[in-house]
Amino acid sequence: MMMMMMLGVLSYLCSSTLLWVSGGKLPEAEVSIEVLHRPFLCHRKSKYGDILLVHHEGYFENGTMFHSSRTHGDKQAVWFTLGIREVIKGWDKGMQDMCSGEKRKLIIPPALAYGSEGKGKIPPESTLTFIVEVLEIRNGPRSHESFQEMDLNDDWKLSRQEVKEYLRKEFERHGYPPNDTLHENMMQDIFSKEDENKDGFISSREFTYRHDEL
Ligand SMILES: *[C@@H]1O[C@H](CO)[C@@H](O)[C@H](O)[C@H]1NC(C)=O
Ligand SMILES: *[C@@H]1O[C@H](CO)[C@@H](O)[C@H](O)[C@H]1NC(C)=O
Ligand SMILES: [Ca+2]
Ligand SMILES: [Ca+2]
Repeated sequence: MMMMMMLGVLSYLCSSTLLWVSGGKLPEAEVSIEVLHRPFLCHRKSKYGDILLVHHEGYFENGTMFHSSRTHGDKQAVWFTLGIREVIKGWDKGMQDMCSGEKRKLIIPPALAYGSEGKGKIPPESTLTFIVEVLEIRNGPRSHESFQEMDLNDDWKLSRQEVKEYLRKEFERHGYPPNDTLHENMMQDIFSKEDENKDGFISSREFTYRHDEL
């Protein structure tokens, strides 16, 4: 026991000395966050599981821009879900607690970006700088808020009717005409996958914890 403790203290001393000698490198990679603009009004802040609509520009350490969502490709801002590794770790870490309309500069070490392998035109061990702007924040498909929005009678479970109603509203929101046959089919499909105990309702637990997605 004593020996173990001494060994522990020794290795701690050694590693901290080593860190000190090598210029005090941080043991864990962190994202450096600089807020460039925060809107006056902020109704909600981004959190794990939210979907964010983002414009971004990426720069190498030498200042060369390697990507801009505003000028490259289809010139569209991109949607992604925060915190589920859909994007590089540096984005998941650096884009928490953002307001809609907020702009940040993120400096992301390789360990939280494309690491020692790099990717495409990103060379190995690249520290990347991103200017990100959040245009919109929405509830993720599996958020508590989404469930509450769907659960019209607040009984903590979703009936077939509530799911169909939700589909209809989603179609409307995205500008598609309602189609009862299609909503019925989608609802059946959703229930066959989500209603695990086949009681005819999707409980909040069945809704939140999925095995195949997220
Ligand atoms: C900047 O760095 C990138 C990646 O290492 C490289 O491809 C590019 O040629 C560099 N640009 C200049 C101007 O040095
Ligand atoms: C409604 O959906 C069904 C099933 O997908 C499809 O066959 C039908 O053409 C759709 N009706 C309209 C009016 O779009
Ligand atoms: Ca309900
Ligand atoms: Ca159920």
